Parts: sequence; C-alpha cells; structure tokens
Amino acid sequence: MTRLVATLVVSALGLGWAAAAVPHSLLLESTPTADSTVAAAPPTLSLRFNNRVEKPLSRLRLLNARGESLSLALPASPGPADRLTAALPSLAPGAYRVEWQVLSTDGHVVSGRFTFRIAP
Ligand SMILES: [Cu+2]
Repeated sequence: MTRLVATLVVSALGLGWAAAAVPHSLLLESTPTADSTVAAAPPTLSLRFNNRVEKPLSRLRLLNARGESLSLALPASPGPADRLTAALPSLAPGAYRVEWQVLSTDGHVVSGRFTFRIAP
C-alpha cells in the first residue's frame, strides 16, 4: 500500500513537471562562442540558456590557461531571465575556460564548461 502511494505520488509529480514543460537548463549560446578564437575579449561574458535560470543561485567562473580563477561578478541587475552575464576584466592573449553552474527552474543544478582563446 505504501509503495502504491509512493508510486502515485511520483507519477503525479512526473506528470506535473511534464505539463509545466520546464526542462532543466541547457546552454544554447555564449559570447565568446564555445571553442572560438577571438581577436579581443568582449566587454561582457554572456551565456544564454533555453529557459529561465535562478540567477542568485547560479555561478560563473573564468580560468586562465594556468588554471587560475579570475574574479568575475555576476551583476545584481536582472537582465533577460535566460541569460547570465558578467563583465570581463581585460584579458591577455591565451586560452580561457568558462565554468558555469545554474539552478534550473525545475530545481536541478546543471553545470558545464567551455573554452575560448584570445589571439590578436
Ligand atoms: Cu532538470
């Protein structure tokens, strides 16, 4: 009986999520583009996701080729709900890695990483 109730609850939750159509977050595009080589760093690092992300519970990290973390601050101002942006410091030529972690609207924490290169 307990198992049946649990199954029903799980099914109801599953249906609820499906009906709400809230998949967890996927990175759609970014500036700089993943795996790209750019002549100069853009002023802003920008990531666009497939849906709204919980910004206060999301993080962006930027690491240089030596694996050193460069300080990045997510702006407190909202902007589009599906984007995470951070002002970039001036970056020397070289390879960089962006690591991101977001809390999806479905409650799942999703993370990923990509690299880009600056070569004037
Ligand atoms: Cu999810």
